[in-house]
Amino acid sequence: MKLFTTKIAPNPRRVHIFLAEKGIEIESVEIDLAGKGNLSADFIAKNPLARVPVLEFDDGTYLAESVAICRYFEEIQPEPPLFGTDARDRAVVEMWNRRMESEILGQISGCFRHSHPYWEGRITQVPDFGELCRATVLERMAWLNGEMANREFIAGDRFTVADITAFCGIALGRIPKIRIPEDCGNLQRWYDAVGARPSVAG
Ligand SMILES: N[C@@H](CCC(=O)N[C@@H](CS)C(=O)NCC(=O)O)C(=O)O
Repeated sequence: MKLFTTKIAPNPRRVHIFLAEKGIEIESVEIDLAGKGNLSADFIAKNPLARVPVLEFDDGTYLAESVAICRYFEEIQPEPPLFGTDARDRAVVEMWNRRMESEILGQISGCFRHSHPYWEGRITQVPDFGELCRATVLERMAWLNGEMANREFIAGDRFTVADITAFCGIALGRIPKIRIPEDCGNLQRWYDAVGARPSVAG
């Protein structure tokens, strides 16, 4: 197996943190997004959407989408469980992971893509949309801060894939200058704790 990745980009980073939490090591091939390595014919053959991460199986087939890749590794190595432990817990983790994708990572990514010079000439930028994403994520951070008042992790008392998604989203916020607001102490406490985990800091 081989992981086509750009280690600093948020979606591949989710997979790297997930694998580190599980103690799984796999071969990886770095794709230079800044140099448009994802637009090469070779890479498009692996993922026609031209995005990382992509997992190549030994039979030469490919799997894209960071959550799909993480789910595959959860199946082949269930410990520690990062997608929940029983029917109800798995559903709760699913809910939070989806929320973290759409309300945090997705909004921050939308702001980055539509407001940052890196994307000029790569996508059609709509600056107003970028600013709407910025305003939305600040609202969502206030909401999440309230949610985190009485629990350690995003989906409850155990570290899960939802923490990875939220962390990678908020970490990306550094680029379009989206920070956790000062009055969001619960969220900051969680962010600092996740950032100190060996899977993230190491
Ligand atoms: N939904 C996909 C999103 C993948 C994605 O957007 N990857 C970014 C890096 S974080 C990428 O490849 N961007 C290149 C581009 O859009 O040109 C996933 O979860 O894997």
